[in-house]
Amino acid sequence: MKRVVLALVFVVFGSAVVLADEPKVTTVTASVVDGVQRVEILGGDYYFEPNHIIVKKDIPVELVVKKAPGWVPHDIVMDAPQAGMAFKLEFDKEGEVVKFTPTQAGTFPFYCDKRLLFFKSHKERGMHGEIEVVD
Ligand SMILES: [Cu+2]
Repeated sequence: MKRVVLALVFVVFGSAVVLADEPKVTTVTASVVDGVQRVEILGGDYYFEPNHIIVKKDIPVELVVKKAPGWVPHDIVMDAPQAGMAFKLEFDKEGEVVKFTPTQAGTFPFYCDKRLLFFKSHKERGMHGEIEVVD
């Protein structure tokens, strides 16, 4: 009986931890101003906000990435050269600008690749999102 209770506690507690790590989806559609799609996102402990960014194909994007208050360093990594989107940079509270032009429709993940020693990576803790490129 004791073992069953322990297993139940583990299941309930374990799933709560998993849920806490899965960020809620916040979506933004880039607005086109003077032929450029501008989007601003905030990166903090341990999230990107918004984390679902919709952009149009073949129109230049200016992505501003700003850091939320906190001492933990973060970066943003996008590795989709086939779609014209490949970058990796750290950002601060003033913000860094990333310029690229998406060349392929689809959904492409980005994430923070920081990790402290043997702890879970920031990505595993919820610091990830995606850029959805539409025609
Ligand atoms: Cu991070």
